[in-house]
Parts: sequence; C-alpha cells; structure tokens
Amino acid sequence: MSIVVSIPGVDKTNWWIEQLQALLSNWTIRPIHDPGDVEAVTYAVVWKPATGAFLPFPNLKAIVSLGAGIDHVLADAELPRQVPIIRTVGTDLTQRMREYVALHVLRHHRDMPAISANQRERRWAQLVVPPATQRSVGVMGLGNLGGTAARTLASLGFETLGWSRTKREIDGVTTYAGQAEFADFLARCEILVCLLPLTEATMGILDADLFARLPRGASVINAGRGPHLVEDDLLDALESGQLSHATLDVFHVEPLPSEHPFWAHPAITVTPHIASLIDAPTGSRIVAANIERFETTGHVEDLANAERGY
Ligand code: NDP
Ligand code: OXD
Repeated sequence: MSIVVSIPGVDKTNWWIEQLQALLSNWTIRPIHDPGDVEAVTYAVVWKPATGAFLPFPNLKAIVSLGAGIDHVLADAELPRQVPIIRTVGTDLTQRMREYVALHVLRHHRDMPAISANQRERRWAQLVVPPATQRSVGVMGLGNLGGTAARTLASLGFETLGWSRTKREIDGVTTYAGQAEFADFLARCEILVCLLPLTEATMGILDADLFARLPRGASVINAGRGPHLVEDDLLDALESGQLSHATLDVFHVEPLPSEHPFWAHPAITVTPHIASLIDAPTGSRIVAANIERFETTGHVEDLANAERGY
C-alpha cells in the first residue's frame, strides 16, 4: 500500500509527505521520483505532474489532484484515462476564494484603483459610486467556488448574476445557463468574475467578443485559469475603454514572466495564483479522508468527471 506525491519543488513535496504520513500511518508515502516498489503504488497525489508521470504505476486506483481543477492532470497526453481523478476541495478552499472574490469585487466597485492613483498624486477627489444594490456582478461557473462566491456577493447586497453549463438555483442570485442565455447574462455584468474550469469549451472564453458584450467600462476578475483569457484581447479592450480594469490571478505561463506587459499595466492587478491556495496542513486532511473513503467505498463526492473535463 503506497502513495506517491508529485508537486513542483522539493520542499513542498516533503511538506505534503510529512503531513500526509502523519494522517495515513499505515501507508508508505514517497516522492514520485523515488517510489520504491512501483507495483505497490495505488494512489498518486499530484499538482502539475510531468507528462508520462503515471506510466510506471500499473496498479493506480486513483489520481488525487491537489486542487479543485483537474486540467493540469488531463494535460498529460500519456495519462491512463481509465484511472479516476479525485479533486481536493473543502471549506478552506471555498472560504479563501470567497474572501478573494469579495475583496476584488469590492475594490472594483468602490473604485479603489482610481483612489490609490489619486493618493500617489496627493489628489483629494471624492469619487461617488452607487451602493452595491445598484451594481451588478456576474459569476461565470457556479460550482463549489463560483456558487459560494455568488452567495457571498449576494449577501453583500450586490445585484448578483450567475452563469453555468446547466441551470442552477441559488437564493438571491439570478441564474443563466448555456450558450443560449450567455449574451443576456453578459449584458448585465458591470463586474465579471470567472471561476470556470479550463475545458475545451471554456478555453479562450474571455475574448474580444465577450468583452464587447459587457456594459462599457466593465471590469473583469479572472481566478479560473490563465488560458480562459485571450491576453491581447484584454489589452485592446482596456486601451479602448470597453473595460476599465482587470484583476488576474492566473496566467498562461506561471510564474508570470518578469517581462510580461501585465506586470506594469496601470489597469491590471496581478496576483500570483493565490486566490485560494491549498496548504499541506489543511489540505492533507481532505486528501487523506478522500483516499480512505475511496479505498473502502470506491467513491468520493469529489470525484471529477474526466469526460466532461472538470
Ligand atoms: P466545479 O466543478 O465545482 O464547478 C464548475 C462550474 O463551472 C459549474 O457550475 C459548471 O457548470 C461550470 N461550467 C463548466 N463548464 C462550463 C461551460 N462550458 N459553460 C458554462 N459553465 C460551465 O469547480 P470549482 O468551483 O471547484 O472550481 C472552478 C475552477 O476554479 C477550477 O477548475 C480551477 O480552474 C479554478 N480554481 C482556481 C483557484 C485559484 O486559486 N485561482 C483555486 C481553485 C480553483 P454545471 O454546474 O452546469 O456543471
Ligand atoms: C486549484 C488551484 O485548482 O489552486 O485548486 O488553482
């Protein structure tokens, strides 16, 4: 009975192994590059695994993604497609994401980028913004994270809208579903939050066509995945004034290269993929519980649907 762990960075790998070993004392837990008996390995716990990382292990029962997204696992062209993928979610992840979304929506809503720019110039300008009840915010993706974010925004008083693939009902949130209702949803979003998974259907969804459908001067927050965004289209939309500001937590290339234009753009806020990080002390409890449950029942709530892509 053994588990291999694959996370970029030796320190992080050791941190997770230590935490997991304390909870799963009957298991042998080793880094993927030093797995011991490969036939004994039945679980792989991974974040951004290398291509072909799972090929040495013929008896894998499940791959555990150290995150809510599974795109980093599906990206492996040599992935054994029959092996189930378990996501790692839980209340800490949703709590951190609702904090991030509330922080940045409020920041856009209250014009903080302009107020900060005024402070740098010692300019006393009392910018008047409407109350949240007169501001509409839309959330793309209404799953664990997007659903929680939408509820949080509604509780702050925002006119809250949500969009998903299939119809969702959330108290206090006006919901839309599928392509047929997408344009109506976008037309009302003064602030747009992307919390979609990255799939073939959602890749490049934040593009010029989408920006043109938002009210003029809208702002965008992307905490889904970098490839949701067409970067040049964002720069054009900011230049033309169609968009006023963007807050980006995720990027095509991470870490964001130091020469990338987003770093110094006055209308872009960059955060380094920290909207909702899983840390080993809290995340290992969820991973351990999922492995134990999957081992005894062959099922867990957090099982991803690889066909669907999330
Ligand atoms: P879920 O699987 O719980 O929810 C996904 C939501 O997206 C569902 O509502 C789903 O619709 C909707 N969706 C999927 N495809 C489409 C589509 N083609 N059109 C419209 N809606 C669609 O995911 P989570 O909420 O747990 O996580 C979402 C994503 O957030 C992750 O995949 C990851 O990329 C990102 N993330 C980012 C983090 C960060 O720190 N920046 C941290 C954690 C996650 P339906 O309800 O109909 O299935
Ligand atoms: C995740 C992430 O998918 O941190 O959980 O991006």
